[in-house]
Amino acid sequence: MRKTSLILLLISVMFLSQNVFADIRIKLGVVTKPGSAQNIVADKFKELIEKRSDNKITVKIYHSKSIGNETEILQQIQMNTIQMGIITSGPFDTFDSIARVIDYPFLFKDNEQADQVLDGPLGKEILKSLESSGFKGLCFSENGFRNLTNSKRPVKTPDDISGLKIRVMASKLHKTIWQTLGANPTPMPWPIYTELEQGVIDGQENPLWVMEVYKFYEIQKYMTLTRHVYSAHIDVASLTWWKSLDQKTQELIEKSVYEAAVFQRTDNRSKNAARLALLKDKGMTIESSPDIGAFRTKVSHLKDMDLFKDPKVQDLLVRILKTVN
Ligand code: EAX
Repeated sequence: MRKTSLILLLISVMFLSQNVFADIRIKLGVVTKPGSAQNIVADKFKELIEKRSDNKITVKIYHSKSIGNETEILQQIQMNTIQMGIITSGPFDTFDSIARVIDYPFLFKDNEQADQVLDGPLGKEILKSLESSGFKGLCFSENGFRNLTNSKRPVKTPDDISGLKIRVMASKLHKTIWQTLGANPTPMPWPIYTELEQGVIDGQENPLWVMEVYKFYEIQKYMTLTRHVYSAHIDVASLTWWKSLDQKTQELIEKSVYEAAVFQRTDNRSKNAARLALLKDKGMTIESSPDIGAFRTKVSHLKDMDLFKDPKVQDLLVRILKTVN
């Protein structure tokens, strides 16, 4: 009896002293190139999880569209050929219309509001909802507040936008926003440098880091600080894969990706002032006080449109609007 207990004790000590994580190879997809917001989250997550699991869990990052655009990466995550992704909230629109609530125009006043909502119970509802499309929603990192750029003319009011050919993401909401503002929106997957350079489109809208990392200052003369949409990333895993993991592994992934997200948000925000200076220096003409009131008025009825008629989506939007106003 004593001998058996001793053996059992020895076995458990041996087991515990070994790393408890199974060997796991995670394929993670981002559409953007190194240095981009999505890649900063991915790189940090890789660093944290490999260290914390003693390299039992490893991450291979597929970037720069090597496995397709954001919609295609999401499809591969649904099928579990790719296990994780750091994906802009916009293209989730096609998979679950609840995601368009995040991209509602002029929803968040500032970063603090965005964090408060997305890190809190309302954000959790969005993450939970994604399960019905085969995604395990983990947390939110950020692209940031989106600003308009174009090659044609300075833009201060919605009237100045009239007829501009603006590239938009694969999102019904984004297309509607730009239609409503009087532009000619053209959905197109990322990246879009060549299309801007060749004049297939006149403009686009993205956070400041994009203009720097993708060198849009070379081909877009005018920028307007519209901050019309707060663009999140939804950091997701394949639900099929997620269900196959033990709880300890799930917890380590959740903790590490959330820390990577918080790290990236802070990093992104701390760089914006320097980015603006750089873009000016590179010759962009920047309109920093556009008539935001006029922009807001133009899009204020969007919440009553068909886009938000699904009761679940409408209900969440109304509750978020109450929280932020
Ligand atoms: O981060 O397609 C887009 O405009 C996204 O913002 C893209 O992922 C760049």
